[in-house]
Amino acid sequence: MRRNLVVSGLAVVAAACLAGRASAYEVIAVPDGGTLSGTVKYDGTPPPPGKIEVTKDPEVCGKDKTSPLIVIGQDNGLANVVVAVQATKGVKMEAPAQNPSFDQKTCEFRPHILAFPAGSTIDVTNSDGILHNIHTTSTVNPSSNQAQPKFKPKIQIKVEKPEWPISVKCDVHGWMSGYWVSQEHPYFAVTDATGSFKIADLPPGDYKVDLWQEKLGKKTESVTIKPKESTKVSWTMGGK
Ligand SMILES: [Cu+2]
Repeated sequence: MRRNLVVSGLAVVAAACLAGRASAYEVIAVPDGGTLSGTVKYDGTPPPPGKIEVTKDPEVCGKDKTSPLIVIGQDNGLANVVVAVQATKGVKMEAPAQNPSFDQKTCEFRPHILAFPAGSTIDVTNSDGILHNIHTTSTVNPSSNQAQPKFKPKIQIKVEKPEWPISVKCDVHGWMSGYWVSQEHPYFAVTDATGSFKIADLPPGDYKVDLWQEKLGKKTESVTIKPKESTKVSWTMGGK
């Protein structure tokens, strides 16, 4: 009991720290911003793609599925890596013109990793027309657990505070997994199928950059951004 109290106390402190950090971001004019772009590659021989056993609704889900937990493309390009600059000041984060979309199609979450500005409302859609269930596990924002039958084509979930990664599962189809990444500033990206990413308008300076991949964990890199220049990096994760 006592231990529980201590643990929940720590959780409160951790949440307070995160909230405090959220308000620390300072909006400034960035007339001479630089761009960070490049690739994240898998270091080593890529493991064979994992297979998923479809145990339910194969007529909609398909019979053979490839695991999304680690996706490696041409030239070892590593997809679905969150790249987040540890920036404390910069341009104002604009709300997306359209709500970020998170679809369920052939019993997969699309996109697998959805990154967005904190305060966004996520449009969760169901293209499959069968019962899915959107189940997020948050520690800073409220978690959400809602059935999405076919007569409910859209569920909207607002994610108010910065927090990542937020795990998303479907309780109907146990293999369905994804992550939401809610950011406090605009300096983040998710690598595409070739492992590429681009982040613009960074104030010149030295930065730490967090890389996160769900299977390979977290890694921090360093980079210097020069005024109005494009800095290209080639980073690696995993392997060994
Ligand atoms: Cu499902």
